[in-house]
Order: sequence, then C-alpha cells, then structure tokens
Amino acid sequence: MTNQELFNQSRHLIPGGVNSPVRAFGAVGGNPIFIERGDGCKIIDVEGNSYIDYVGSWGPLILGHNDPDVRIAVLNAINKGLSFGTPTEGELRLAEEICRLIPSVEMVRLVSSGTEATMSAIRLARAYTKRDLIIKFEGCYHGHADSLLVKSGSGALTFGQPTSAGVPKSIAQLTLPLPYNNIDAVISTFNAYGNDIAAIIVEPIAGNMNLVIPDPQFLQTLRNLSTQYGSILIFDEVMTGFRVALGGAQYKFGIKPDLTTLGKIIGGGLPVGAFGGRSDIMKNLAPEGSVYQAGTLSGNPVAVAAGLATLGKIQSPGFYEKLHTKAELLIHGLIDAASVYGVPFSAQSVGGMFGLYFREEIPTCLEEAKTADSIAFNRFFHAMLSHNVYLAPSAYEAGFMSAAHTENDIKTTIEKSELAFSTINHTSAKE
Ligand code: KE4
Repeated sequence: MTNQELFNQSRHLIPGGVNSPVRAFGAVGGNPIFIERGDGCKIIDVEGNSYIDYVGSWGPLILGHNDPDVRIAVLNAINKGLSFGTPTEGELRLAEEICRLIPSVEMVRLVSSGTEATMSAIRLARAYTKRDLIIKFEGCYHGHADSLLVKSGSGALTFGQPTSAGVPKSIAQLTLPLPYNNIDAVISTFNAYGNDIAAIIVEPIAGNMNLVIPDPQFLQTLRNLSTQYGSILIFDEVMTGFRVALGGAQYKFGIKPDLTTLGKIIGGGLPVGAFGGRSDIMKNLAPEGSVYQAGTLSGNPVAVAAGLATLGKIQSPGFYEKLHTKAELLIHGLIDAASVYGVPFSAQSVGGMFGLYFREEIPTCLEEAKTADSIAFNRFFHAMLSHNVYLAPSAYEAGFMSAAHTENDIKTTIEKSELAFSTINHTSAKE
C-alpha cells in the first residue's frame, strides 16, 4: 500500500490518522509518510523511499535505528518473556545506571512515558511541599498531563489557562506560565506567591519551541529561588537527558535540581520514562509513602533491556564529542548553504541536538522563536523530504543527530539543502 492509501484508511479509525498529533504533518502541510523500517540513520517508508532521519523517533534513537547491540539485548529479553508485573533485576540495573550517571538522582521510579514522569513528579512535589502552585515556562512542553497543558492568562494575571479542551480551568489556574529566560518574571512571581509554589518545572535546555538555550543566570535563579522558598526544582530532561551530555543539561550547567524527569533515550526506542531525585522526596512515593503512582508496564523488562543496552553504548569514549562534531558539521553546512541563496537562517547545536531557525538571529524565548519564517521552514521541510532527508515536521521541534550518521550522510544532507534553499529563495521572491 502507498503512504496515501494507509493515511486515508488510518484517518477513519485513528483520530487524524496518527497516534501522536505532531506526526500528522499539520504544522508543515501535506500528509505523513508511513515508515516500514529503520536502519542506521535511515528510515524507509512503505513505498521503499529511504530518508536520512534527523528525528530519531523524537530523540530516543541516539544510536540510530536497529542498533545491533540493542537488538540482541531486546531479543534476549524477549526470549525470557515480555512482562511479569513483578520486580526484575533489569529494573534495578537501569536504576543503578541512571543514579550513577545523574548524581542528583538518589532514587528513581521507572514509568512508560515522559508524560507519566512529569505528571508524577508534579504530584510528588505538591505532596512534599503541601502546596499547589506550579511554575512552568511558555514554549516548554512536558507531556500532556492537565497541569502542564497551560498557557499564560490574559493581562497581568500569571495564573494559567488551558491550552487544550478538557483541561479544567480550576486545574490550569494552579499553573503559572512565565516567559522562558525571563529572570525578572520569576523573581516577581516568587515575591507574590513564593510560599504557595510547590515546584518549578523547566526544560533546562528547551527543545519544544525549537532549540532554545537558557541564560546560565536563568537556571541559577530558579535554583536559588526554589531553595529560598522551599519549592521543588524539577528539570524535565526527557529530551536533554543523555542527549546533550552523558549527565544531561544539569551536568552542562552544573546545577542540581531536586527532581529530574527522563524518557526517550533511557528506553532506546521502547517505552520507558523515569522520575527521580532527592531520596527524602522520592521516599514519599507509594508503597513507602502516601503519594500514589503506579503502572502495569512500568520497568518493562524488554524496554529496560533496550535502555540498558543504549546507556551502555553512549558511555563509549568520545561518544558525545563525535556526536557534537557531526551536529556542528551539519549546522555550519546549512548556514553556509542558506547564505549562498540569501535565505535568512541561523542554527545552533548542543551535544547531539540542534535547532534550525528561519530568522537571522538564534531565538532566546518563545516570542522570538515565533518570529521565524514558518512558511520558509515548511517549504524547506518538503524540499528536503523530496530529496530524501527527514526533518522534524514542525518549525518548533529540535533535530537529533545519531551515532549512525556518517560524515557522508551529513555532506549529502548539506548538498540537498542547497537545492532546498534555492527553492525557497526563488519561491519567496515570486510571492
Ligand atoms: P512523552 O509522554 O511523549 O514520552 O514525553 C513527553 C515529553 C516530556 N518532556 C519533554 C521535554 C518532551 O520533549 C516530551 C515529548 N517530546 C515530544 C517531541 N517534542 C514527543 C513527540 C510527540 O509528542 O509525538
């Protein structure tokens, strides 16, 4: 069957034809491709078209698709069974690795998605502090729990309003959305509500408004105010964990959160999320404490095997230096190509993730990210797709490099981008 035929049929049975909205190409237009298999840095669709993949399943595939060691680990786990609903040694070993590689995590609970991780961390922080208010930042995405689908209210009020139907206003109002990188906004909010703030949750390097890097003073201010007012600082490292450095963004900035949420890479492509941190907080979780949180497939042995195999390989000497070198090779090639065709473009990378911006300057917050030329991006996306390069189908998503991308793949990508940029420049000039 063709991509179109599958999409036409899927839309009758699955809302939007997809099991996660961003996959539907709504932001970029057109119809999604249906992938049949992945291999290394390539994904192959049902029509046999092969693409150099810079999405990597939205981050988990840091080793590339179908990594032989991950595959063997998964097959070995499958041969023993799929799920037991009991503790298994693999969960202990994954907990050990996470706690060893991220020292702020003294205890950890495994779940099956990033959403479960952040939702649970919020509940735990509220229980520990006996407070209700949560601070989040505009442009950061932490999964689809009600408390986190919130945008800033109108006017001076910092109390949130739902970004999604079905989120009760009463819940949204307990979340205070603030501008990312805006230190004054955080200080004034703590001055006003500090003793009622249970937690701050933040992407310590943002990847859901495209890639936005925090001002170092911003994160330090969050740390200082959380300590001063007894609020819990939650670093949502679902995307940045093991992506920007072996120890995540907290290692890069040398800032210790109270709780950390993880996902994506720790499952190696299978469903694993986690939340962890200070043991005096984590001990409040059932069955030890009074905060209930549970999951039928939490710590699933097959998923854990994929995660352990992945975490094992990313510790190889020079892994992150090589990954970052590849990301830098890509973005500088794209910057050069854009300049040849006079397309307003900027880009940056952090570890194994990168941001491409159709604007002259690299954005430092959501408002700035929104001024990028999304029409130009959408044209670029489709031009690259037609030349067999798969970028994230949204101008507000980060890109991901894998260990499987070769220098040749990156050079090919840059060559294709020259064709794509020439198309944009020509089309924009026409309109
Ligand atoms: P999941 O529930 O999708 O596993 O994780 C939610 C989540 C939490 N925190 C951060 C920082 C995240 O980036 C995510 C999920 N990321 C998106 C991509 N930007 C997942 C893609 C999708 O929604 O299909």
